[in-house]
Order: sequence, then C-alpha cells, then structure tokens
Amino acid sequence: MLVAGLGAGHARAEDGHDLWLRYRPLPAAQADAARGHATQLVAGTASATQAVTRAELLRGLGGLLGHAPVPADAVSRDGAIVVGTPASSPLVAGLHLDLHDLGREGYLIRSVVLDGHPATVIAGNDDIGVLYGAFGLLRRLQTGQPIDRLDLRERPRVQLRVLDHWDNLDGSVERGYAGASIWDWWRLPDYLPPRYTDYARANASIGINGTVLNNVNADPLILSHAYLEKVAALAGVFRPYGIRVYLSVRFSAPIEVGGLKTADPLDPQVQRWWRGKADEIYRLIPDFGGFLVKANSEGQPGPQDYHRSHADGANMLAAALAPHGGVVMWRAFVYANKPGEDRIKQAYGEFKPLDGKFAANVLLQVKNGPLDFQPREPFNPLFGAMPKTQLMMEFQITKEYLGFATHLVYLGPLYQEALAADTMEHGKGSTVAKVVDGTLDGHALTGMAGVANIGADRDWCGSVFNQANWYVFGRLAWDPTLSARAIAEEWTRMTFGNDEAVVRPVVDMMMGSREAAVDYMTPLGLAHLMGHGHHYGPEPWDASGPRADWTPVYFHRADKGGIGFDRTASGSDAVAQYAPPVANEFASLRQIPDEYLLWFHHVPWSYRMRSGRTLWDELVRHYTQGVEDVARMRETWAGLKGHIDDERYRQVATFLAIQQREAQWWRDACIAYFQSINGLPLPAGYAPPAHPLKYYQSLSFKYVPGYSAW
Ligand code: GCV
Repeated sequence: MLVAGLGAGHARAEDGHDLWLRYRPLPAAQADAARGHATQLVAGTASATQAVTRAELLRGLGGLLGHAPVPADAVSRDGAIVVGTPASSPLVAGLHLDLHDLGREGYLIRSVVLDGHPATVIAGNDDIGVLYGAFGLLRRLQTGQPIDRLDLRERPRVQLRVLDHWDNLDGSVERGYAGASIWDWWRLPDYLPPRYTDYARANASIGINGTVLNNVNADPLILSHAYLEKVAALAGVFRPYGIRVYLSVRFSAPIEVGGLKTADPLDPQVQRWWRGKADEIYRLIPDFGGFLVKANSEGQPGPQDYHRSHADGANMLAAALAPHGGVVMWRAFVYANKPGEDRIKQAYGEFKPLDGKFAANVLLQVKNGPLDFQPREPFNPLFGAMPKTQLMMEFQITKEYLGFATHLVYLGPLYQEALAADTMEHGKGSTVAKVVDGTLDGHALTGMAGVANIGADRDWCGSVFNQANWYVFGRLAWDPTLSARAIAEEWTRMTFGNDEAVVRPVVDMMMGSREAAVDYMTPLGLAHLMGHGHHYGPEPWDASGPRADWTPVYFHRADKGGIGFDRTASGSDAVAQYAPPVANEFASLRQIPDEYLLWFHHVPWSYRMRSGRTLWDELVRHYTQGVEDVARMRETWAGLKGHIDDERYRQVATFLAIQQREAQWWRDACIAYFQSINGLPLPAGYAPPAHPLKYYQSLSFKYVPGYSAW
C-alpha cells in the first residue's frame, strides 16, 4: 500500500481494489466501544464456508478494530462472537434460537448471554446464511453503527441473485468498460489468481449467489470438455462463498460442438445430446446452476429456426437440467420477428401467448424496460402480463447507454424506479418488485440478474463510483424494497469512511446523478439517441441501416411539426400492452408523467407543458439542466479535496471533468440537431450550441471499448 503525503493526514492513497471491503480502522471512540463486543471468536472450520466465514471476521474485525478477536473454542470472557448453525455449533444449538423462517440463506444476529457472559451470536440454518450474517455484522461496523443490543433477522426475498458477465472467451467483454475479462481462460483451470477469491468475497458480501461466466452471444466452445474443466475450477473457488456458476449456451451447440445436423428442440437426438451434456457438466460441477439463453434475437440461433416456440426450446433444455436441479434462464429480449412492428412491442407479442407453457425450472429473464437499458424507460409490460410464468428481472450494471465507465451515474434510483412501478396486474400495489420476488402470483422460483460491470481493471469496475452500481444491484436483489438512498449511504460509508462531511454530499451527488444523465442525454421520454454500434455519444440524426429500428430517428420521430413516438391507439398502440389503468394513464396527455411524454406521444413543438413552457423550451431547459447538474457535482467533489485519499480523489475529479465535457456535447449536439428540424429559436437566456450541427455530425470514433455490432 502506497502512503502518499496528503493534505489530510488520515486520507491514505487507495486504488479502489478493496472495493467496499476495505476494513480500515474505525475512529477511536467507535473502535473502543466495539472492541468490548469482539474479544473472542468462537467459529468452526469444519466446512470450507465455515473457514472463509471465520477468516473474513478475523480480517474484518482486525482491520476495523485494530486487533482481531482471539479465536477460541468456548466462551470464557465477556464480548465473544459466536458463529454457527445449530448443527455446527453446540453453543448455537443450546440457545434454541427461532430460525425456522430464515431458510437456507437467512441469518440472525443477536446479543445474548452465554455461560454467564454477554456475547453476540451469528446464526443460520446453513453455513451460507452464517457467512451472510458475518458480512452483515461487519457492514454494521463499517457504517458506523453500534454492535451491542442487536436483534437482527434477515433473509433474501429473491432466490437467484445473479451476475451476467458478457465476457467472451477471447478475453474481451461486450459492453465492458473496465478492461479485459477477469476470467483468464487461457491459464485456467490451473492458475487461480487471488482475484477470483476476492470476486467471490465481494459478491457474497452483498448476497449475490450466482454468476453466468460468459456472454449471452455465446461461443459454443464453452461447452467443450476442456472449457468445462476451466468452469469447474472457477466453481471450486466460488463454492465456499455460496456462489453457483451458470453458463450462457448457444442454441445451435448440438451442431457446432456435437456434430449433429440439427438443433431442433423436438428432435430426440438433440434432446439426448443436451441430456448428455448436462450429465457431463454435473459430473464436473455437482452444484452447477444452469443455462442462460439468448435465442432468436440479434442473430442468435433459436427454436424458431425449426418453427418451434421459445417454450419448446426452453423446456427441452430444462428437461436436461431438471434431474440435476438446474434451471434455465430464457431471455425475453427479442425483437426480430416482425420487422415493421414497433420494436418495443415485439417481446410481449412473442411471449405473452406462452404464459403457463414453461417448465417448472424455467425463468423468463426480462429487461427492466421494453427497449434496451436506456437511461429511462417505462417498465416492461411483460411484468404484470404473465402471471403463470416465473419472470426474473434483468438490469444492466455496466453503463452501455449511460456514459460508460467515466460518467458518475448511480443506478440505484433507476433500479428502484423500475421495481416500484405498479403493473396494476391485480389492482393497486402490484409492483414489479412483487412480480420479481414471486409474492404477486405465488411463485417459488425467483431471480434477479445484473449485467456485470466488472473487468480486469485494478478497481474492478473502471471507476470507484461504478462499484456502487455492483453494490446496489446486489443489495436490491437481496431485498427489492430497500431504498436506493439508504444503499448509497451504506456504500459511501464503506467506501469513503464515516466522515459526515463526506457522506452527505456524496450521497446527494449520487442520488441526483441518474436524473442528470437522463436530462443531458434523453429527457422527457426520448430514447436511443446514441451513436451507432458503439453507443458512445449523441447521434440523433442517424438514419443509417441495416435496420430502421436501430436508428435514433426511428425512436424520436422528430419532424417540422413535432417530436415523439405515438404509441397510443392512433399510433403503434404499445400502451395496450399494459393493464388498463396503466394504459389509460400512459395514453392520456393529461395524465402522462412528463418523463414518459415522448416515449408514448408525438406532440407539437409548441405543446404546452405542465410548467407552462412549450415542449421545445422545456426540452432545452432539461438538456441544460443536465449539464448544470454535472457542473454542480464537480463542485461538490472539489469541496471534498483533502477528505478523500489522493488517488481516488483525482480519478473521480478527472472523470467528472470528462462527464461535464460529454454532457455539454450531448446537450449541444441534440439541441443543434432538433433545432435544424424545427427551425425554432432557443428560449431566452440559453446558450447556443458551441459548434454548428455539421461539426457534431463529423465526429467519428474508432476502437470504442466494449464494441459490438449489435
Ligand atoms: C449482448 C444490446 C446490446 C448488445 C447485447 C444485447 C443483449 O443490444 O447492445 O451488446 O448483446 O443488448 O442484451 O442481448
């Protein structure tokens, strides 16, 4: 660890590698108070999970409190921490704790008296629950909370909490902005660098219990025996941390890997091939999680190539996995079936008729919005429309459409907005969160996936603040009802310490950052205005091929008369995919919230907004506001100089400068373009774009990170 000479004595240089598990010493008063509750550690090592739990507590408490509790077999003084399950620990068993509703992964942390001594017990029904409890106790300390008089019960509300890596076998990462893939396929299965263990620790600390190792645009090679051995080696590292591995599979693998002539899901040979492959996988990885599939979408093969349905395809794979307890996560991100139809309507059109047709171990993985991870979208109408299907959420953590790694955009508010959206499926309160956690329609198998933002960069995510997006995803997957602000505060305290002069401004900045990005990129319901293919920067003028529904002009529909996509009954009628009360709200100009206006309506530039301004003036105001918000974020950060260690301070300061420059570019390019269409003057007091439209149109970029043709 490099210790740089800094303004503030305590602000040691850090490079972000430790994520939120830094375990730096607590302020003296808090450490003194806590030390009396961490004198001994009574924790077993009989299983690998018990061993890593004990190691994490010794490491964490040692770092936070200045010295670690003394490992012991029995409680012999006040202040012991006792860790275990009734089966693993006679002390825990003797307490006769009520653990019945905690499931396998839940935990209880309680202040108790043991053999006459005050003690803290961390208990669960299974080792993995206890590990989560250990991280829960450490989190309390890291966030400046006392650890006396505790009585906490926690259990996850969602069963499968999964990271989806879009990592390719050649080491590149589709839509990845944090360097190369962390999986070193070439040196696997032999070499297992410590970062694999740290990855597992970080995930376990926020309750993530699954990882899909490879890109949904899947290379069939992953199913070869040589690669499965590599996968098995990773599974071995992750197992003690309660993390199962999953693989993205290519639907045509029976042809490419198996040498068959077809991948038709109803062909007995194909079915046999997948069964054999599943058996082979489970021989290597007994707790393998299952398959993730992108089929008949963006050029990927699928059951429709054989005139079979998505359900036929998913159920065939599900049958191969079922004997082993594996699941299929079948993606609903499809839009190619009927060119010409509003792109955002197509997934619903394909999947809604299949409600109730999927096998018991299939989950349909649905992106939060009907388009594609835009800065803001209304919720995906599939949530609330398929009560007989296990729907899991797919969020994007990597910021493909939100400024890549350099823009500070905290995604907590975006996730919370999507989860809190009311589908009205069974009347008021039928939130997306309740669809996802299974309570709305009584599903037991539930899940939430996040497309990872992790790469080989030293700080894992391409920037310190992007770590917060990994963190908030995990915490919301554990409990979709948690608040984005509370999670931001937790993360900030763990990442930058408990100095209130840092915590408050940083949390405020994070909480406003997503709205700022919406404003400088796609305000008032606009979407998909970014550059073609690489998705970097604004290109609202782009009308190039190969398909209309990949172009910005398709989505904004700006003309002399107005702007926006009419999705009411007079247009594409996408509103009809929502439950009637939601459809009515979205269809009504009087009721539609401003933030979704141009998603659902084509309105004149002179349209009078609730604010009294015309639409054009309002649009310019939002674009400008976004840039001003970033300027304010920069000022806030500048005010923290000396409170933050130099290395992380400088990284964030530099990235905010990039963000401000690019926010200005977004604003100016979009305003210049829309002005070229409507010919209207800017409202009084607003600066004209810095350059003529031609300048913005002339910009082109090569070697943009994360590039994919899609
Ligand atoms: C993995 C978008 C992205 C693609 C991605 C696709 C998907 O279209 O740009 O890179 O492919 O979504 O989610 O399958």
